[in-house]
Amino acid sequence: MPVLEGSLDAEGLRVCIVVARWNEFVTRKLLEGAESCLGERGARKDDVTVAWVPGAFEIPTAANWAARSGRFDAVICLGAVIRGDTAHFEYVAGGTTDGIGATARETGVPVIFGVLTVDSVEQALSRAGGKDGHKGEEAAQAAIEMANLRRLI
Ligand code: INI
Repeated sequence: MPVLEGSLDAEGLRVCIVVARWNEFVTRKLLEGAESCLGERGARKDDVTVAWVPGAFEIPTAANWAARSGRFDAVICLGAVIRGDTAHFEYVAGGTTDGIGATARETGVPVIFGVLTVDSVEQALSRAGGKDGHKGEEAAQAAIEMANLRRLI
C-alpha cells in the first residue's frame, strides 16, 4: 500500500508568515520560533516573507492574498487571542479560526493555524517557547510537512 508523508526539509520552500501585531510581546516570540525552525530545516532567508497585520481578525484576509498570489508553497498564520483582553473573545477567536481554515480549503495551499486562543497572558507565554512548547515552531513544522506532502500528492 503506498504511503505518503511530507518530509521536514524546507530547502527551496517559499513561505509567507502572516503575523498579528496585537499582543506583539507574544506574537514576536511565535515569529522567532517559526523563522528559526524554517532556517534550521534549510529554508533560505530570501524565501521567507513576513507580513504584519493589525490583529488576529485580519489574518485570514492577508493569508488569502498570500495563498492566491502563487508566490508561496505555504502560509503560516501567527497570532495571540487572549480571553482576558476582550469581551468578544469568541468572535475574534472564532472568526480567525474559521477564516484560516476556509482559506486553506478554498485555495488548496497549506495555510497553517499558529494562533493561540488562551485564557491568560501566562498561558500564551507558556505556549510561545515556555513550559508548554512553542506554537510558532510547531506551525512552521506543519507548514513544511504539508507543502512537501502537497508536492507528493
Ligand atoms: N486581536 C488579537 O490578535 N488578539 C486579541 O486578543 C484581540 N482582542 O483581545 O480583542 C484582538 N482584537 C483585534 C482584532 O483582531 C482586530 O484587529 C480588530 O477588531 C480590527 O478588526
